[in-house]
Amino acid sequence: MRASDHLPDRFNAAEWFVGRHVVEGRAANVAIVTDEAETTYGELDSLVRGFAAALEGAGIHRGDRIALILPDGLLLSVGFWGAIAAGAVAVPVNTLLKPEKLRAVLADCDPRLLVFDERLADGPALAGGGCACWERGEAGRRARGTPPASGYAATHRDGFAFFLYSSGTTGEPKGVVHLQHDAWVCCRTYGEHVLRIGPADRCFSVAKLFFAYGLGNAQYFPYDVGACAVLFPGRPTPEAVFEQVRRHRPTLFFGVPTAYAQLLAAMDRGASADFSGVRLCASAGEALPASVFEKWRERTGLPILDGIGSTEICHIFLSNRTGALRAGSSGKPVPGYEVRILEESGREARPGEIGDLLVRGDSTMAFYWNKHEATKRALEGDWIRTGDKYHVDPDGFYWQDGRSDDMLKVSGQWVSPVEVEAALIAHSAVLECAVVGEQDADGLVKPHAFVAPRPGAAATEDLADTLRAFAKDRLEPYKCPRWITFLPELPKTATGKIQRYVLRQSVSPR
Ligand code: 3UK
Repeated sequence: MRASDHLPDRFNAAEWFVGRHVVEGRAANVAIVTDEAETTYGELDSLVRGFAAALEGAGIHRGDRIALILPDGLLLSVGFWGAIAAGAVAVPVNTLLKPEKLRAVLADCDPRLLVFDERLADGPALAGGGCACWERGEAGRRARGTPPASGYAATHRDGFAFFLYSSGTTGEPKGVVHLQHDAWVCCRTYGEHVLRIGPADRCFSVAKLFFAYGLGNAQYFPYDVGACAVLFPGRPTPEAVFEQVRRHRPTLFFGVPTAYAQLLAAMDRGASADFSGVRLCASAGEALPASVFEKWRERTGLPILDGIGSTEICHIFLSNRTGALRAGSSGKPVPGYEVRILEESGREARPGEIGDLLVRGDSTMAFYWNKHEATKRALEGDWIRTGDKYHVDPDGFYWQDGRSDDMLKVSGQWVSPVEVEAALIAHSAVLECAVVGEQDADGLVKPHAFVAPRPGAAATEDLADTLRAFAKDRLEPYKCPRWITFLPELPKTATGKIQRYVLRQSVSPR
């Protein structure tokens, strides 16, 4: 039996996470807190149904994709749940992507409507023909000004609810298709068993809502229990994060390891932080170094529960828990998920033996949109290959030992070495290059580029600066090489293929 067998066939995620609270008498609970306003579940439900009615009025049908390029805030929440309420498919898009990437995401999901913030993107310039564009003012007016739909679309629990875009091995966007029941399953697993979230909780996520991690942290986990999300539209600098925590006093705090390291560095510089209202800190996106865990506990008195999740599995499936915690590890399986480690021959690995991590649970994606072959490589019946190398210790804690591909996790986000190399190669002074991950002083991975200059181009600090600036124009900031090392030539196989692993051994990889 799978978790969602507990749900009726007819199930609409927006009705569960928003509408249900009104029916069950929680209309006055606060759903969203921002610097500007508080929004109750009653207000949110009206806006969500208003937005759904506006979609129907605009000729949007079941299954149509609604792309959202919006900062964290009320409108993103209304757009996301409003699309699902109408039986359409919500596609929150990473607002930090370069225009070319945004265009590729939109071309792939082929939305009927793009809701965008004009300060973040030029909607009409990005959307293809046949796609309507509403800027945030218009979307807000329509949600408020349209008589709310009388109810939520009668979708199936296995119908499409939302897509989230992840990055493939060459940097191409991959649309991960999630169903109506998936977020509900995450609440029955990580939400109940690790967060133990209740209606009095206040959730603040440094990771934004367009990431699968942030979407759970500050939308469906709090909305599962009628709790509140603290939403902040701005850039999460340490100062801004400390200010949000001071002002809105979250009880659950979520970040990626890089964010914790940056907050600690700011504290070292004398920034004042008050985490006295926080009862639990969580981390995901990349491994949390034990040193960051220890420093955070010294500074705030709070442990950080590291857990591994993926866009494909929707949220976290292995995690440390209060009372079952080992710094540096990914913890143990979250109740509701099964994990297996298979060594090369396909046999179950013994404790201590490294192998490929597979996961089974009912929140796993249906498939990759428009990517049939990639889907078949990832899914094996009920199981999904995560692409991670893992081992389990004799006490049942799981430890990550790297990836089975060359992909890097930088600030919790995917970096494809191939994509960074392609950007650098485009510069006329670069003959060849290779990018590998290297740990910084905090034990967090950043990209290191090895470059062989063209004959005649001098391997100088000036050239390194030029290449840094060149990369910055073409790539999202976290993808830009932290270090550039010039070599006369790169190590290659007999057939002329660049050997990234040789370079990896020359640095300090994870
Ligand atoms: C890596 C980790 C070690 C790992 C995510 C929480 O990160 C999320 O999703 P993505 O699709 O990436 C998935 C991959 O990232 N990873 C994530 N967390 C950890 N490695 N320790 C960790 N704690 O390679 C995994 O396969 O971007 C995280 C919730 C939802 C998510 N989507």
